[in-house]
Amino acid sequence: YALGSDVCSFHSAPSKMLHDQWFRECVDAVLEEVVFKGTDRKNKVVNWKSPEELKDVIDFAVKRSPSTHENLMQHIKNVIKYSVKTGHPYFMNQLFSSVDPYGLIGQWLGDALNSSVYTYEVAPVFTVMEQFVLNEIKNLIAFNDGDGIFSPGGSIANGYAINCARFHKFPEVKQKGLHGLPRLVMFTSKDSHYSIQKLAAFEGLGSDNVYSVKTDSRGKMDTQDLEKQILEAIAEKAVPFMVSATSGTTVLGAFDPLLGIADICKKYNLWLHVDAAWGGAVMFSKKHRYLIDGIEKADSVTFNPHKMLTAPQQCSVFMTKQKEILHLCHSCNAKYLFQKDKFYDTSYDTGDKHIQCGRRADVLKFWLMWKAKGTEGLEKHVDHVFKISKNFVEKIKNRTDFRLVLPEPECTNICFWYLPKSLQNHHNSIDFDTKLHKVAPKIKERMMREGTMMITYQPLNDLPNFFRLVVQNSALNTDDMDFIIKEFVRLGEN
Ligand code: ABU
Repeated sequence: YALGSDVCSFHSAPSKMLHDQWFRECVDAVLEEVVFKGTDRKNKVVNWKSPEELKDVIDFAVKRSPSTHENLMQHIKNVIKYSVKTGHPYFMNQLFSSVDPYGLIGQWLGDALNSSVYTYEVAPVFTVMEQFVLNEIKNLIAFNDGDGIFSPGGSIANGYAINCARFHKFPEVKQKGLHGLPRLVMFTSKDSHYSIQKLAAFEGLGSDNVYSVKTDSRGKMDTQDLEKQILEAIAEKAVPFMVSATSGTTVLGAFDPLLGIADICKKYNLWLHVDAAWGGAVMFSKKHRYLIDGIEKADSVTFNPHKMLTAPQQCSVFMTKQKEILHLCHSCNAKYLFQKDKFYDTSYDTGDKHIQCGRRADVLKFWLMWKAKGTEGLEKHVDHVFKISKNFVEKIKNRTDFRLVLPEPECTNICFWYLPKSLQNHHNSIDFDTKLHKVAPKIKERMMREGTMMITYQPLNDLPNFFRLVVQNSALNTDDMDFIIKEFVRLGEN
């Protein structure tokens, strides 16, 4: 039975005590094993097991008969033991990491309150909180007006952008659907996030109608190619409606030239979306804000506080300059939920602006972090991770065993090859790239089996596999960068 139930046997005094005690023991176990030990450099990032080995050590089968608390505690300990410790400083594998204490408390509090942010009556605090936080983000982007929504991840936020952009040009699409529309075309750089294609397909545009724009040698959108492709689409009698630029590409961390792109969008009357899920955090930094110059000219922006600002997953924001569009584009007026004759101001029932029904209170964790640290604290965090990533670049740039993919990465994701002895000084050999392509997967395998750190690798365009180290945990320091280099040398032997 749930807590508070009258029929719950836990309400007999001794068993209720046992129940409460078990609850506290679980919370203590999570704190001790995940939050404290899981972020300690002395411990491993991952205790690797293959799927078959994992099935041997964890009893995954759910049974007809209940489990004892003792048994459940053992399961909890196993879940912790074999899960990746993404809060560990040496988890630098993805564009999210670390344990922010305020963020975590916000996440736990939100889960305990188990709200759903669609009506003011169910989520009064979170509704008003969201209004305040979104307004601050709007000011940081420098939109004069607008609206926004916390959404379940950057991909969905990018989907909001596509839907709003299409509705802006063809409002009738909401009732009549795609039938009767011309072929709509959108543009994004070839290094943009795959969610643009995925959501364009999901929303019925077709991934073929997402035109892929060339990038320059630093991974930034080539504005000449953008304009050329817009003209080609027009010549094909298609209708261009949107450009999705990126501030901080997923692999290289490139920032597209927003001012030039905004000029082109104005000339051809196109919606400008900026996917700043990763790099948008520079809006908090006076020093690095220049990287997103021009974002204020966008019609919409995706920004994920769960990425560089390290709010717990998921914490993602879609912002738009068009004040009414979220409501106009998505509202369905479900009468059982959004009654217009309620006793309070129903403009606070924000649920009809979004595409979900139930929605988590993701705002809470970010609000608590922002309250705790202030805008200044978030700025210091951003400046610190930029400084540490530059330190890593300086350390590897003149070494013969490391080679940077971009000589000067713009963001805090640093891409590089590790060259074992057998490949150093053989750059001109005919099979150099083929051999180099095999190095990263091999080192990654050793890294995972030993569990000392986690850094991902990937190919990109025609480049052989390279590593991408992501610096976003403000616990990282220059000694950690030395450790990482030494670890590559150790793992890359033979
Ligand atoms: N949503 C993009 C993040 C992918 C990554 O963590 O590398």
